[in-house]
Amino acid sequence: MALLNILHYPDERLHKVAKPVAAVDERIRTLIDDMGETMYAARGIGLAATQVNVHERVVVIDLSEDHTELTAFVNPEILEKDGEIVYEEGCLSVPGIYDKVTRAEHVKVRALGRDGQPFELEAHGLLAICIQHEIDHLNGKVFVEYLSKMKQDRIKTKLKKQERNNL
Ligand code: GNR
Ligand code: NI
Repeated sequence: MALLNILHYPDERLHKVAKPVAAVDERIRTLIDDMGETMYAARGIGLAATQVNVHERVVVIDLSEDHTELTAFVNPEILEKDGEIVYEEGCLSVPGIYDKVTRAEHVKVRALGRDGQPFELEAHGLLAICIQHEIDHLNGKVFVEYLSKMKQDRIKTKLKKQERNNL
């Protein structure tokens, strides 16, 4: 297993659109496992491959406290969405920034699992939010893009300064 490097906003590679996975093979299973390890180490509840600079449609999510419910979503598709929920979101690619985003409260998603088999899942609340947040990453979208331009500019300045101080 390996820890992967997480890209930080405003890195332009976070805006690349990820390509569909042709087959869930050993390479993809290794990516899923490394993404899980990286997500747990960073204390996140989800991670998209885009965030580790792999531009393929792979997401991992685990909302459990004890890291026992790792779910991989390969080529995830939202089949249905409804309702509205506002939640204070954060992102491992936007460290230290939290702000309210409105999303669908319920989604029905189809994806391939780590075993390559298709599955469907109905999600509400935080799981629904997380699935939408991760699929946004695969489409090159970071949650701060839902905020005002002024907030986006302030976040960019703050994170660039942080990055500079970390060198
Ligand atoms: O760890 C995470 N927490 C979180 C909280 C509210 C809404 C979305 C998230 S996802 C985030 C991990 C992450 O950046 N995934 O892309
Ligand atoms: Ni994120």
